[in-house]
Amino acid sequence: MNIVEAKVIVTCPDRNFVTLKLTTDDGLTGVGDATLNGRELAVASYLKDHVCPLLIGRDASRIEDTWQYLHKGAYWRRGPVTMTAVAAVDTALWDIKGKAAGMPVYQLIGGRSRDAVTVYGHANGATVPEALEQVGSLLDQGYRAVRVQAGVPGLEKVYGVPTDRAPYEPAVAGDRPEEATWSTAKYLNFVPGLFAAVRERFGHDFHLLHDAHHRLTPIEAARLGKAVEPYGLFWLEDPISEELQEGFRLIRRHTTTPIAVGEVYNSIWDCHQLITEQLIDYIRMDVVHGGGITHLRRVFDLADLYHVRTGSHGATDLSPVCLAAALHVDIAVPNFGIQEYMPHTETTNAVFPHSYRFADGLLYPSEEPGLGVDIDEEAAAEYPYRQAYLPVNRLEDGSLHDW
Ligand code: CS2
Ligand code: MG
Repeated sequence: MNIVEAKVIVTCPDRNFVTLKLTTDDGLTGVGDATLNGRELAVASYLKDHVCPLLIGRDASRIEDTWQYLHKGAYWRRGPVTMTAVAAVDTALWDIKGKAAGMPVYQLIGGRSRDAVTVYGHANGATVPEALEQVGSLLDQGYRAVRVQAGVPGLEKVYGVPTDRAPYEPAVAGDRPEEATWSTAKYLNFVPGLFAAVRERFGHDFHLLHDAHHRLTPIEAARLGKAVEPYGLFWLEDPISEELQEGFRLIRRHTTTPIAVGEVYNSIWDCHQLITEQLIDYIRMDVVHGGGITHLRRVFDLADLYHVRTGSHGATDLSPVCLAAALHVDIAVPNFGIQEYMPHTETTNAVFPHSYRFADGLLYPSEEPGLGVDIDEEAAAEYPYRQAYLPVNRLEDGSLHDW
């Protein structure tokens, strides 16, 4: 079962995606998501120029050895570009192994630990009444967990909140990133009232989540965590910038609000201290940016030892290939917490035919052999790459701030 072709497909069905497709000499194919939002072509080049030539002739069944070969063998390890490329290869190899075995991938990694995957949906309102309306609509659709974000009075644009009621998409097409203005003081004064309004209207019988998107200092995050304790958040996500793992100690000392971190982490070395010191409650690394199924399971196993549960990132810049793979991991690992779910657009879904399904607040992985997702190359070719950037964030005095 040797690899005979490794193809990198870049397409933009409403947003950019990079996909690796591997073919073996016995005619099996496997796909892996290689999308790094706003830096897509760097991964495409890393794969095309440096990795694909090494894959030709390799035994597709040797998943672990290929992972180690691309990690240790490159000398230059880790980082988002490298790990996204390695993830794509790893995911495609698991897809092939599942097809060769005639089993869905979750069966190869231990089988089901649960019946379905609980997901959280997104309520994003320009105002509090709009956010409440969206919470109501998600609960009506059967969601059992809702992340709530809202526009902050006095700030023109806020992360996660579209102004035109369209689904949220942070990457904006153009040759420069958009710039937004941020005030932590305005945000901190406003946001506890948002959760008070949500609980007052809808009660406590569903999970409430919130993303602070790396914008606070540890002591500000501690203040927010304490202030929102009465509203019983499932988690407060990314309260501070993620590089300094010790920084989370200060938050932990002050609040019992659960903390979730990890969408920008790429390897176990980014989060081992957070896990082993029990500074977080949920690790949010995902298949595409966390080194593939092989590495993510290693992270999740470490987390399990320390009572940390999983909560994989699942925004729309992670392609249906990544979501399909995530669901196999989610259904199998013992310490699953929750999965983020932002449905892709019809156009995206048409390019990536898949058989996972959503019902009543839950996602079900595919039962087909492999991952149960593919890329329609003809459809993909109709949507050429468009340059797009994530926004840049500045404080009111013009200083560049975390996004
Ligand atoms: C977000 C994402 O889903 C999330 O929690 O933080 O919207 C994130 O900003 C994007 O995926 C970045 O690519
Ligand atoms: Mg986030």
